[in-house]
Amino acid sequence: MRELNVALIGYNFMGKAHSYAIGNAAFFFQHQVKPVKKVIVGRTESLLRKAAEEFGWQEYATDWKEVIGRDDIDLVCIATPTSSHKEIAIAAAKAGKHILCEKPLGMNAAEAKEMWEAANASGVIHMIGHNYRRVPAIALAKKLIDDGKIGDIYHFRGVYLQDWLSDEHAPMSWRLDKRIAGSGPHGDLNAHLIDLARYLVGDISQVIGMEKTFVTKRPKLADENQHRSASPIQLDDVTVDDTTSFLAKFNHGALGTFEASRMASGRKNHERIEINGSKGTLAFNFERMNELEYWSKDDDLEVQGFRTILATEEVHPYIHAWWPPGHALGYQNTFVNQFADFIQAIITKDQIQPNFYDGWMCNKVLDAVSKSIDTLTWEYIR
Ligand code: SOE
Repeated sequence: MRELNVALIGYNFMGKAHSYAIGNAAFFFQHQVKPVKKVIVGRTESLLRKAAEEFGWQEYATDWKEVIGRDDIDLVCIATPTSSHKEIAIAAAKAGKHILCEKPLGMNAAEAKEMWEAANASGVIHMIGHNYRRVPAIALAKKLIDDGKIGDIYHFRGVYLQDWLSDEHAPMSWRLDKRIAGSGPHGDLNAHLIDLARYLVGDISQVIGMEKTFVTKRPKLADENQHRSASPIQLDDVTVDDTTSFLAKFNHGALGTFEASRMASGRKNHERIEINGSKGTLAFNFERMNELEYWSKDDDLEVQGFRTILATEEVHPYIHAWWPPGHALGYQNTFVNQFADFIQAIITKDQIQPNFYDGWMCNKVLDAVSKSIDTLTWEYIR
């Protein structure tokens, strides 16, 4: 079987998720190629060595430029903080490597556009890591919408709520530094909602938003792996939003509401969307990720009501590769589905979605929301 050598840049939360996917995609999905965990890349050698061992990488390296230049590397996964995506992705595209990049694609739409142009010009397969499109229940929602099951869409309602910053003593991290992350839950969580909205409903034309940073200073730990109870060296300024919400108008007329927060006590990874159409409604909550709620006007009035579809049947997207009915999937499996689709696109040479173009479009919406917060007016997505 032909081998596909992978370089993964980044070894924290997303690095672990991608390592799992790269290692398991060929196990569950039949492909003519076998991805090989060739080299994992990062800056801090002691942590990197440990990650290489734990996640099963053949080699580790601290110089991503040297790794991207290697002839034996076929594809590059970028799982680093947002500020480094552009330089790495453009270098990878120029070196002719296929690229899977974490979201948001760029720090802003201008960066994302450059990345899309470089990837498009080089002819490589490029993908952005919006793994939630690869949840079987979400892919099923897409199919039901395309089949006309909920009719014309009136509303998209999305909330993405986490609570890891609701404790005012929660420490500073790169995710709270605008120079590295670009923004807070806006780019981190609204980016996922925007991608799902574009996937399920269509393009957005206008937005208006609001944001707030509730806790403006947080303890800086010696390093991000230091235990929280250790005494902080100093307080650092938080330079990103703790929450951002916005209203949206879609091109074809639907209206949308979006809310992302890291301050929603009790909500851990509460990504909930609801889509109301002229013939029915679909609702999904990631915390019950194997289920899709469906209400249909076509049902007899006598039995009309929301039904919960357990999206674990062989007829449901991706499930043929997994387990018998009722044997549910988890978070890590969305990354396996994503990576399996990515490899398939490399084999067939068909461009995949969401790709860097979608990442660019998502960055445009993020930027327009931020601009609307400054101008206090509706902003067009141009
Ligand atoms: C943030 O907490 C985060 O890890 C995001 O960065 C991911 O994209 C999201 O899927 C889960 O939460």
